[in-house]
Amino acid sequence: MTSKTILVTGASAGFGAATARCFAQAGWRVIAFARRADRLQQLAEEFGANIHTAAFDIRDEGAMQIALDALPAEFRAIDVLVNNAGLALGTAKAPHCDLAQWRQMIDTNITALATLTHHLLPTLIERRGAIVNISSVAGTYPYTGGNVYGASKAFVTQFSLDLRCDLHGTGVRVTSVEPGMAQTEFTLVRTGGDQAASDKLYQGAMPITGHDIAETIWWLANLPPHLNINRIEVMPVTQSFAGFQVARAG
Ligand code: NDP
Ligand code: 8X3
Repeated sequence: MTSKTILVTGASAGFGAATARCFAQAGWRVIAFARRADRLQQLAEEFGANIHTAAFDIRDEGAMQIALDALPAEFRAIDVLVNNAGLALGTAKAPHCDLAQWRQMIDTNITALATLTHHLLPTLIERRGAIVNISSVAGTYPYTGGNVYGASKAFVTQFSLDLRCDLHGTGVRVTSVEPGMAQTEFTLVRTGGDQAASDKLYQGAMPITGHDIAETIWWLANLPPHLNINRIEVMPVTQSFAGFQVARAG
């Protein structure tokens, strides 16, 4: 058992739900944020007093502030912030993309992440805590149809490294976790609910699981305090890199 507290955004599914379960099972106090209240309620019923949940849209700064203000006293000393809530929308090439989807990705993956981090920095500095930002291989390796999603994750990776600079000497750790293909609700969301497309992508590929990433975050959070993993890139063995493309004349 520990007296430590972790805040996980996007705790209703995928990496976030697995991470909330992993830490709650180990006796951490877990703050779980997401929009879907029913999913969060399941977590609350599983873990009782170890879990505090708040259902709101992370893009809504007012709702975020209300959720933070409403934290019970025993959940206020946050040691680890996992900025996980995020999404990709669409797979089309840039000229065919929906601008509203681009905005939603920017607002969620970038603006909300930076806003929550800003709100929690004083606590994390006081606690000599840790920030784990869920980026992606898409932030490093461009692919067709990645456009704003990939760019939003490049922000997350670079923001993590820049936070390391600004938090120099505070004892606060910052890590950018950069997974490759993982089977969660990610593709269902990206394709607007196309279960067949999601199944097809993961079929036979032995993708990363939510549990794999939860265990990575567990390892990061429990490292000796003198160590910082700056970036960690995780891929399934079955996934690697494609080459450049060339458009030829004629
Ligand atoms: P899921 O779709 O399974 O989970 C996404 C989580 O983000 C959900 O809990 C969802 O909760 C939450 N979320 C999305 N939008 C909002 C919002 N506006 N407000 C609050 N919560 C929100 O996908 P993953 O677990 O795969 O994704 C988690 C993170 O990992 C994302 O940042 C994603 O980009 C990243 N990632 C995923 C990879 C993959 O292949 N799966 C690989 C690399 C990175 P709710 O809908 O209830 O609000
Ligand atoms: C999710 C991984 O390769 O689908 O960030 O963009 S990928």
